[in-house]
Amino acid sequence: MIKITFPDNSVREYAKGTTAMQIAESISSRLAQEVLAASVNGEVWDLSRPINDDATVKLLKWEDEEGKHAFWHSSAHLMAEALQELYPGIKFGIGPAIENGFYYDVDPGEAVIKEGDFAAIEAKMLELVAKKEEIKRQDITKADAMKMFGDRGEEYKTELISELEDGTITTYTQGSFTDLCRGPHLPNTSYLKAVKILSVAGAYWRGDEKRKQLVRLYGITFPKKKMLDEYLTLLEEAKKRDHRKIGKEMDLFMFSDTVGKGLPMWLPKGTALRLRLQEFLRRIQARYNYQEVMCPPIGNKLLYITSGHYAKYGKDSFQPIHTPEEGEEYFLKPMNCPHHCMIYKNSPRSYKDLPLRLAEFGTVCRYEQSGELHGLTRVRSFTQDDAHIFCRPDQVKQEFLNVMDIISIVFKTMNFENFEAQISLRDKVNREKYIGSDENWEKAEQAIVEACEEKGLKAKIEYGEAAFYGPKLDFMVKDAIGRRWQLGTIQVDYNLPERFQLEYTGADNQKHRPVMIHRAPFGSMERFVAVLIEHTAGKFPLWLTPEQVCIMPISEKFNDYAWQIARELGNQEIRAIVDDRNEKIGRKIRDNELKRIPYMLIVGEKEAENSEVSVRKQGEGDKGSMKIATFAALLNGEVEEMMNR
Ligand code: THR
Repeated sequence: MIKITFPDNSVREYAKGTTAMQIAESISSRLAQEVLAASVNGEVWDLSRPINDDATVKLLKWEDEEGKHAFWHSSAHLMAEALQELYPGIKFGIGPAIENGFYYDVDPGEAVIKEGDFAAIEAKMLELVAKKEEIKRQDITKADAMKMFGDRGEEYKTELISELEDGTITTYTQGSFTDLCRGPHLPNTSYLKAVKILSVAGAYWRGDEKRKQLVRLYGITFPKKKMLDEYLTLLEEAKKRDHRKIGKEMDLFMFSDTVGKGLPMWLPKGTALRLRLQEFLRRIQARYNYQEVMCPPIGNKLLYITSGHYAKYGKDSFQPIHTPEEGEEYFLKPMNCPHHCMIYKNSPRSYKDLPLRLAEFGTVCRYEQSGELHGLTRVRSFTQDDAHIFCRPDQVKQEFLNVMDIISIVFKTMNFENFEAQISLRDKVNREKYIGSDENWEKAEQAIVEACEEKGLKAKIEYGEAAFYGPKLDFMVKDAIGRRWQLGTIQVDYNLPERFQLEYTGADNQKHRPVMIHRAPFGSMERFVAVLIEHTAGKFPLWLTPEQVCIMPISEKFNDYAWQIARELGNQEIRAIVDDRNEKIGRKIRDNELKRIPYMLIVGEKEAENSEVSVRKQGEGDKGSMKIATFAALLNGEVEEMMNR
């Protein structure tokens, strides 16, 4: 017999070789229907894999991320099996589960897979679901794996196998389809009740532009048809909120291939909005004694060799800029921290000067593959609402807590009530991608964990997601339609101060090393505005929106009166425009609703006579007539209330 310990610490005995599915069945038949995979001593296993020793077991369902992951991973295999039947000779790259669904990178040879083919692929998938094909795991030697996939001409698979160690290789088979795969998978295909192929795109094999471009097919599946319908409705809603579409409709920003891919340009209204956001953060930062600095957009290669960015970003960054006279190389800056380290070094610092908080709305450039670019969320040039805090080791926790407070003020004011945090630590195995000593990393990791505990902030720990110089705490917000976005970040860094030999003189008159905190509450101005657009569907908070009021004369006769109101409101710093086009009032209302202007003021005979305006509020309709001063006070009161939350 073996002892199985459950998450609530209860222990049950089972016969050696019992599977997680048998364990679920022994608890209840309902659980057996719902369970998708099992965590066995922290590793996710197939339900059908025999457990031979005492173990801690958690049965994973749809609600558990790992459960969903197994579900979508098996779905990727299901799609591959369908593709293999529909496109004989098709070759397979990789096919993982992702946050929402799965994809498979395939090489269909001469065949073309396009949107019009999705229905046939879905039908084939459902046919295989109905067959309830068992999904079987098998250990295989490296030589056998090479032969099996080599015989089938699966060149991508054999490339992957050649990098694996013998004794660690497994395959999964269902029906006529066998894949090289670590698993875990569902017991059979019948779980995948509702399927949808979502899109098709190109993707370079192994993300390398020099290698073949494969076809990436994205899909999603659910255990119930109703869940798929709900998801598709959500996708429709997301489409309506797409920041690229709304950004165009509202004249906020633009892209131009002539300027270059992934290089956003902010139009006047977008710029006004961004500056207002920056002003808002500036005011908060001033309360926390930040000082603003400005740095050039490029830096000498030597700077980045010192910081470690050259080694990290060298090949991924843009090409160097040469200065023929001095024979030097410069790079567009990928981060602001090296420049800020040099500002720190510019003067001798004493323990009394710390913390020194240097803030900059700093524009950085990072090379992203063209296929990865997406609106304002994935760009090649963006502005971080950055700051670097240089402090004594005994100040790290308090400073970290202060930054958490700033982030929480920012999110509250933006109505992101729902946020989660993620602590990103080093990869457990692959440590060569990080700089700095183990001791420094441990100190930094501990500081973050303690700060979260102190704030009572529940944070999920992710290994391998840290910045190359230190661990970080990232904030994920949930938007109005339930999607998660990563925004703010705080990072603790003991490494850059060492590389730059930063020092301060302590109370003991000795030299000491400061600690650095990197932070950006918005993340970047581009990403934040994109998320804000999708969260609000372009209906920005009143204090932020580019145009707060649109005044609409019902006929040309009242244009002068309308402009007079605009001036009066302008004097009170209210942003008002006049729609004095020769159009019917109904048309004006409709057009301006699309511009998402919060207040519309309609003026005609009666209003002009009484020095009043008729007020319509977005989403609420008619608010009646009032004096201009009353309206101004109402609007300003509303703004003030939002800012003081
Ligand atoms: N260097 C950090 C980054 O780019 C910022 O300071 C937040 O993530």
